[in-house]
Amino acid sequence: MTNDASAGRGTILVLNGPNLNLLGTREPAIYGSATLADVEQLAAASAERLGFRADCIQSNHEGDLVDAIHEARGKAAGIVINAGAYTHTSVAIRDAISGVSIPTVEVHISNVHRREEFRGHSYLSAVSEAVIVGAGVKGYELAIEFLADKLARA
Ligand code: CA2
Repeated sequence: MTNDASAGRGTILVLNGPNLNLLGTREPAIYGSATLADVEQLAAASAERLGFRADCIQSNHEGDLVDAIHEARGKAAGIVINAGAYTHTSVAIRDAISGVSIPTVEVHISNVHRREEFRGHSYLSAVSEAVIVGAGVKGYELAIEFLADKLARA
C-alpha cells in the first residue's frame, strides 16, 4: 500500500517479511491482534504526520525483499524493516541494506530476546541504525519517528 497524501519530506519504505501477512489471525499472545493492514495504516499515518509518505510492501520471498530494498535507491529516505524469520538467516537482505546506504531501522513486534535462542541473532542489526524489539506494532511508529528525527538532523 502506498499513501500518497503527503510526500513533502520523501518516502519511507516499510518492508514486512514472511508470514507477517498472517498478523492478527493467530498467535495473538505473541504478536497481538493488529492485522498487517492495521500495521500499514499505522505506518502511513505516522509517516504522514511527520511529512513523509509510507510505501508499504510485504512479501514471503527473500528475493522480493532484496529487490524492494534495491528499488528504494534514489526513492526512499529511510527504510523500516521487519524481515520476519529472514532476520535470523539472510545474508542477502543484510547485503542489500548495506549496499543501498539508506538509513534503516529493524523492527520486531515480539521481544525476540525472550523467545527461542535462534531468534536472538539478527543478520540485520549490524547494518541498521536502530533496532526496536518487543514494543508491539507501536515499534513501526517509533521507527518512523526515529528516522524522521534523524533525517531532520542530516
Ligand atoms: O517479532 C517479530 O516481529 C518477528 O520478526 C516475527 C517473525 C519471527 O520469525 C521473528 O523471529 C520475530 C514471524 C512472523 C510470523 O507472524 C505470524 C503472525 C501470526 C500468525 C503466525 C505468524
